[in-house]
Amino acid sequence: MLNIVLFGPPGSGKGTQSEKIIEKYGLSHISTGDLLRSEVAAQTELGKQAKEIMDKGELVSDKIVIGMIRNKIEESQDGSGFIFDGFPRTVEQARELRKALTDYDERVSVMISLEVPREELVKRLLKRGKDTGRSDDKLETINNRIDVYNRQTVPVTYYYDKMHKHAGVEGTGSVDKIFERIVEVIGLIKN
Ligand code: B4P
Repeated sequence: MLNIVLFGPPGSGKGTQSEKIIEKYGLSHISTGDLLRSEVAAQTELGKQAKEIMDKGELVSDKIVIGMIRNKIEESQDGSGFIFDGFPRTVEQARELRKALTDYDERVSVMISLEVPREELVKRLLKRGKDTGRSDDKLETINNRIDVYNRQTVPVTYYYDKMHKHAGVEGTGSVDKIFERIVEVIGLIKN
């Protein structure tokens, strides 16, 4: 199986590139952001708690997120692999992902990290906020999301560095150009 962790700050293009990766490699998509947003839309108890946290730009608790991921992995065991989009976001989540995959004799093949400067992230997310009205895409929340990423999520790169699985990819330029860079990285691990 090909199991990709697609990593990067908010607005780095994880959701955008995930769609292209899925189309080419037929992987099952697991986006914790999408999973949480569907809980919010369905107004479940979990969704109500998550919305408050997401609107502040903070991270939802590891326990909730890990439970959702385990369910998804269990449901989609017959595909050619997974793309984890926006997960793991803490070292604890990375450890738990390793355990969950090990239960199925699987492992992360590569962690691809999209690298984009802060000004560009803010620009993209403000534009999405205008276009879609997404409630966490407003300036104050965006700035907090990026700070939370730098504080709580960047350490995940060191976790995968130690396993020689971390590949940085320049995340600026056209969507197609960035995708070409990602395909190049995936080609290296597949051969
Ligand atoms: P996510 O849904 O993961 O939100 P995101 O980081 O903003 O998404 P993404 O990075 O995929 O956006 P994209 O670049 O595609 O998380 C939202 C919230 O959920 C978090 O803040 C947190 O509260 C919670 N959460 C999620 N996962 C969690 C976890 N594991 N643990 C705890 N909490 C969790 O798109 C950005 C914009 O850029 C788009 O409008 C796109 O069109 C544009 N864009 C993309 N590529 C471009 C390019 N090359 N050039 C110009 N624009 C581009």
